[in-house]
Amino acid sequence: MRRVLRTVAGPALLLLAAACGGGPQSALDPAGDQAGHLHGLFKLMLWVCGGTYLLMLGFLGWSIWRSLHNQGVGREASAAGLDRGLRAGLGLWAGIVVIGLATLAAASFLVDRALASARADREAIAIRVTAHQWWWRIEYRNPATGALIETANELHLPADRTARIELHAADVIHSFWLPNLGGKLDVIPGRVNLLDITPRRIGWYRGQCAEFCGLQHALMALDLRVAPEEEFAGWLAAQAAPAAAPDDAMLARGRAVLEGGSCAVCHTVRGTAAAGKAGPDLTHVGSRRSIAAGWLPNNRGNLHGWILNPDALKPGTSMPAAELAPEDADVLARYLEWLR
Ligand code: HEC
Ligand SMILES: [Cu+2]
Repeated sequence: MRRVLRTVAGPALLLLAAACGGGPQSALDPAGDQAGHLHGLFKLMLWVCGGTYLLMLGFLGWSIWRSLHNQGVGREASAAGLDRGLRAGLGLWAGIVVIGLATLAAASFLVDRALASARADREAIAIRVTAHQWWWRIEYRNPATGALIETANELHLPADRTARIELHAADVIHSFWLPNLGGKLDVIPGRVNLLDITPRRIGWYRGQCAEFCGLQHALMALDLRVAPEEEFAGWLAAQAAPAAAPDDAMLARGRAVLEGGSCAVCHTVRGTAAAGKAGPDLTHVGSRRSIAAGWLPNNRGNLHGWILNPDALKPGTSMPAAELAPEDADVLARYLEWLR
């Protein structure tokens, strides 16, 4: 009995997880067309394989029960009868397996076709995502001017419109995964991979690098906002604008620290002298939900701590600690928080 329980427990837990799964980072809670197709395929596979498994356990139980209770019956049956029974049983079993596998093969083929068909959508919005150890550079095209608008670690998509995400890698192989919206796709240096996503449900979600890419792979996440069209357009226009000029002396000092310090070597804040390209664009960093690739909630305390010692928060990160006087670090954190 215990052995039977043990054998059944694994699949039962999987079924339970499938029934309960949900939330901002879950492939079991689809919020877009592609994820919906994949979820359907997952459920079909679960039921076909789970059903076959239960059927097999049923037969096993039945044969054990028979051998315990009908001892001797088999011996009296004729060899020909036994043979016929065995052949029918095996035939039935092979039929079940062939039908099950054919169903799964046909379903995967159809889902694959459905995932590819979005490529014909002319209204698709093009977004370029570049994976770095360990953060995401994100670029949109300004609908008005055609110029690229850069941001990082926070992807915004309009609902009910296909986004074609062009995936680039800056260093090693990564994998781009928004579980609620679609399947994983590898991000490979020297190669561009295209992923189509059609979000349907408005909300905040979380994405994740899904291919081990070094020390901080686990802290390479991104926030995703699926927004109504107007909200998205407003957001894009705000991101396209350069950083506002500070309206008070303290913020102006923060900007001077950023422009004069090491920060400007790696970071861009459009509208200021900082035009570095090695790190995330900080033009509107204050508007983001989190910093350091979905790792820390974005607030002044975390910005302050991050500037002074990023390695303590994300060991191995390529951003060096800044050597700043305490007041300079303070005004710099205030300035970054204010960059909305
Ligand atoms: C050598 C290049 C380099 C220098 C110099 C540098 N940074 Fe960074 N910075 C990075 C990189 C790379 C990241 C991404 C780190 C990660 O998430 O793993 C980053 C991340 C950040 C982030 C988080 C951005 C986000 O959206 O996640 C902030 C804020 C930031 N840096 C501010 C600063 C400030 C302020 C300075 C100057 C005191 C500075 N950086 C100096 C390279 C640099
Ligand atoms: Cu990665």
